[in-house]
Amino acid sequence: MNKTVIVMPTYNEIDNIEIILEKIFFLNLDIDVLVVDDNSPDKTYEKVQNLINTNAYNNQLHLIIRQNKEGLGKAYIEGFQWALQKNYTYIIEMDADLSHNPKYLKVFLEKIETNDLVIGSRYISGGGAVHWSALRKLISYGGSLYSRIILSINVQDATGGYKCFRREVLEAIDFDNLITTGYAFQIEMNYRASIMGFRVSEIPIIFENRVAGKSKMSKKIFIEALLKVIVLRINKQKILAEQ
Ligand SMILES: Nc1nc2c(ncn2[C@@H]2O[C@H](COP(=O)(O)OP(=O)(O)OP(=O)(O)O)[C@@H](O)[C@H]2O)c(=O)[nH]1
Ligand SMILES: [Mg+2]
Repeated sequence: MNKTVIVMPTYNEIDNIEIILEKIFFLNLDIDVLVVDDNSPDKTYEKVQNLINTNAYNNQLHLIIRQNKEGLGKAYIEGFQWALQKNYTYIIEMDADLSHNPKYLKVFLEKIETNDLVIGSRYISGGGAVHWSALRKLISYGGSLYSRIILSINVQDATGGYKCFRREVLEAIDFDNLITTGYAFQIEMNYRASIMGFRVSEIPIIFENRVAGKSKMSKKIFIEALLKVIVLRINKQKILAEQ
C-alpha cells in the first residue's frame, strides 16, 4: 500500500491554515498532512495542535514545531526526514497560503505512478498564475528560464513549491550537502533529481496569489537565488560524486 503525505511549511499562516486543511481532507484522498511550523509569532501551530487534539482529521494530521525560523529549505528537510522515517512512498510539497489548489492532488497521485518527481507547473500549456502583477510574473518566469538555461534542465517551472517526490529521490539526496536553503531550494531539488537521472515531469497548475498573510519574497532573496544557481552549476560534478 502506497502512503502519501503532504509536507506543509508554515510561517504566520493563521488566516489560511484551517481553510487549506479542510479543503485537503474534504477530498478524502487518503493523504496525510505534516505541518512544519517555525514557531510562528501568530501561533499558527496552536491552531494545528487544536485540530490534532480534537482528532478532527482521524489521525491524519501531524505537526512539527521548530524553534527558529531558518528558511523554507530547513523546514522541508525536517519534514522529509520525518516522512521517510514513517515510510511514506510519496511526499508532496505544498504551501499553506491557498496558492496551491488541492484539486490538483489527484493529478499528482496519478502522474507520480510513472515518474519520480512531478512538478506543478505554471509555465506549460494549461498552467498559469492568476492575480499576480506583471512584475511578479516576469520575476518568476525569468527565474525559471534562467535556471533552465544555466543548469540545462528540462523543467519549465523551476521555482514552484507544489510538487510530489517518490521517496527514492529524497533517499538519494544527502540533505547535509544541500547548497541552498531559501528560495533556490526548489531549484536545487529539481536539479539534483534531474542530474541523477530520475524521471521528472510537470503537470499544469493555475497558481493563485495569496489573499491573506504577508509575502516573504524580497529583492535580496531573489538575487541570492540567482547566484546560487551558478554555484549549483559549478558544483555539478561534486554533487554527482556525493550521491
Ligand atoms: N516553516 C517555515 N515555513 C515557511 C518559511 N517561509 C515561508 N514558509 C511557508 O512556506 C510556504 C511558501 O511561502 P510563501 O511566503 O507563500 O512564499 P511565496 O509563495 O514565494 O510568496 P508569497 O505567496 O507571495 O508570500 C508558505 O506556506 C509559508 O507559510 C519558513 O522560514 N519556515
Ligand atoms: Mg505563497
